[in-house]
Amino acid sequence: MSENMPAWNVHLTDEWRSDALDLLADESLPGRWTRRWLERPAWPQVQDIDDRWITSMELEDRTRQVAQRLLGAGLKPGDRFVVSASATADLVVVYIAALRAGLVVVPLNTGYTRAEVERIVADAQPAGAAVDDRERAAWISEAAAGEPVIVGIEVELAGSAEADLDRVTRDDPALLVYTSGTTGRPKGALLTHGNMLASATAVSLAWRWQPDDRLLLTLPLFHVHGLAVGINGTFTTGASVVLRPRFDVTDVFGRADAGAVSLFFGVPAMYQRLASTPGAAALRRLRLCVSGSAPLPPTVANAIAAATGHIPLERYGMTETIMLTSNPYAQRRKVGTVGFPFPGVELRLGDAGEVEVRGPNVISGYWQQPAATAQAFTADGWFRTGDLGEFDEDGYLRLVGRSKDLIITGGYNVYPREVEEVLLTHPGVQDAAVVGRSSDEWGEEVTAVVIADGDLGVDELRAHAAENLAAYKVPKRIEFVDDLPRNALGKVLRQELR
Ligand code: MCA
Ligand code: AMP
Repeated sequence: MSENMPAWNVHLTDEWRSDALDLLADESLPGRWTRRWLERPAWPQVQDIDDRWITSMELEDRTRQVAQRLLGAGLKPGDRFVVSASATADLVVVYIAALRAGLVVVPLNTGYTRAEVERIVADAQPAGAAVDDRERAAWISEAAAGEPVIVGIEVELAGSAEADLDRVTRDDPALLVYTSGTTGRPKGALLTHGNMLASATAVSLAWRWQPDDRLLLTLPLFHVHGLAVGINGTFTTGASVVLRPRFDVTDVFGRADAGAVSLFFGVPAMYQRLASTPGAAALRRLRLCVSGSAPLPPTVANAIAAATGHIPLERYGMTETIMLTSNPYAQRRKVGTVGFPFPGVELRLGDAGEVEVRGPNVISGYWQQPAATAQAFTADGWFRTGDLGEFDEDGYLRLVGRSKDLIITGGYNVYPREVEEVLLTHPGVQDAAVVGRSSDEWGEEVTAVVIADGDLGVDELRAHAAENLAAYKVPKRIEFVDDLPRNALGKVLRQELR
């Protein structure tokens, strides 16, 4: 590698040079995907949860029909369209169909409570939704303005429009993903087709993703990890994906051991379970295991390596930027680091070591929130990740902390402020502080330290939290105290509570 070549060449094989790379060829996700389908019409693309395979041409046909039904029902390109369902082929079909129709997909966690659903719907103003649960469908319908088109995940609509599909270009919005923070207005990261195509292409090249790869996908499809890396990467490569409705250690071992899959993507909490269950050697048959969304503890990485002979490939990303860095596939994988920027990604360390990034993968802003957008970027246009990093002696990026107030539990993000606000709505709570305590099982565990009056018990407060928050945000531990440590300005000292 020559001196003046960008560091991302470490990810590329000799046939690619970074200056000749076109990450945005085909303009949009449907542009790339339909080309792949035509190249290999009989290719098995998606294995549904009942183990049945769907080929490229079936996928082309089904997504075309669903796209035409959605347009026939009055939805228009640019309309927001909520998709909320567990991971099945029907969900994948709706997702692709919506993109082909030019809709902006708003993925919605299936575990959200009514209050969480309402805040997102109020902000996104969707014109429609595909939902696999009647109660959630009713919440969306009631919270949306006007008369939204709400359908089941099979999209059983009678009408159909003979509209042209696949007209979107790289600058058109494709996905609106919400990152909350407080119980106030949530922030929607608006990803374009260009953002997602650039990242999926870069990931595909860096990880040597091939058409005959089969990805075992047990992640939820309402986050960037499962959707923009797992699903988009599969179709961008023209490979195959095996869908599972949930993560199950025995199922993963069984499919890996049978040679039915070659790739596995997971969060560290999954690797922790895989490493601590007898039989992890079954993962030996996989070509590649990738870990991300939270730091992979070196003990877990080494345990997987000892059982399988391969160090899991750790990578780093964010909803707003999709994938940022990865350990190299073909060169040394360094445990405790997240490697080098993906092709196309520029990365620098700003004030106090904050990781700042730029590239075709990075959002231009949050949906209808100019103030939040301005805050997220430096004056010269770099996106501020809120992660703190340093480069080691070989140039690998190591993440050493976060400047943002965020807890990552089992790969899910929890903002302490949101949990505190909910706890404070209980009449028995005077004050509350929420922190992430380190945990072998979850990485970090949501912990609440509470000043309560009278005889408020842990069970009652936890039930109150569960009514208003998705299960993973509910404090695993609640401790009652007489005082919270504060600095001179009255700010709670979270570090001390941890
Ligand atoms: C489930 N529970 C959790 C979590 N998951 N609590 C804290 N943190 C969690 N992550 C709760 C359950 O609701 C249940 O509570 C209890 O813990 C035990 O649940 P269990 O059945 O053991 O859990 P599970 O269903 O097996 O789920 C564990 C999981 C899951 C498979 C690790 O959390 C998961 O899929 N995580 C990945 C999320 C993800 O995709 N993140 C990517 C976002 P109760 O008993 O009260 O009901 S980040 C991203 O996209 C960026 C771009 C990136 O870099 O990737
Ligand atoms: P999200 O907002 O859900 O997209 O989460 C993004 C955040 O997850 C990043 O800003 C990081 O703090 C964290 N993250 C993702 N991958 C890793 C990793 N490999 N190691 C440490 N933190 C990570």
